[in-house]
Amino acid sequence: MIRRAAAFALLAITLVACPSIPEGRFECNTPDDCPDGWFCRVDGLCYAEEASCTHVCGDVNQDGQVDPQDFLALQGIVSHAGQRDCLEDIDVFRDGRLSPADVNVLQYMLGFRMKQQKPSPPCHGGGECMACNVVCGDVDVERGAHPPDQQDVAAFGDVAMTGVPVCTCQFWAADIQPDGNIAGEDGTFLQQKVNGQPVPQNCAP
Ligand SMILES: [Ca+2]
Ligand SMILES: [Ca+2]
Ligand SMILES: [Ca+2]
Repeated sequence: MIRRAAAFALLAITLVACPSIPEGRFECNTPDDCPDGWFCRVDGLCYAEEASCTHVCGDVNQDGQVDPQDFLALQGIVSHAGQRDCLEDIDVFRDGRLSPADVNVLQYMLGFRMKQQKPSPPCHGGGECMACNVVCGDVDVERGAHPPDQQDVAAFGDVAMTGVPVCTCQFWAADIQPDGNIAGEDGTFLQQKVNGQPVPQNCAP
């Protein structure tokens, strides 16, 4: 970032006689890497204009489709703590930023599409690119946000049996050991939470 800031400073000095900074040339990881008011688009370059987004939830690379290429693109962005334009399409676990939770939720979305041939539905006012009203371990999403109890353990049993959480919010709340999969360890951690015991991990941040 310091290198980029220095590059822009140099550019500002050398552009005394030039009308403008060129678009789509300078690399960015977050909008802070671009000139004030510019946008860091999904291609990792700075632009003066906001992109015209596809408005397809999960379409990270903005080609109109939701597929494994989007997962790889999001993994790359999040592994560098990046933020991008068209956040409305990329912030799949909606909280105004990109984080490991978005990567895992996008993985769930792709798996759901593969198994069910359709996008995952919303649940209890949450879902794909919608904020989830749940806490970690709150697997029974239909009851609204509340601390985990035995009803969540029962709901976890259903998820483990079908292998398909009903919505992104249930997936996130059940993936307590946050590796993108619902497995036995998540169930163990959930029971520990219900028992009031500490757990070593606590859903994707
Ligand atoms: Ca795409
Ligand atoms: Ca997010
Ligand atoms: Ca897990």
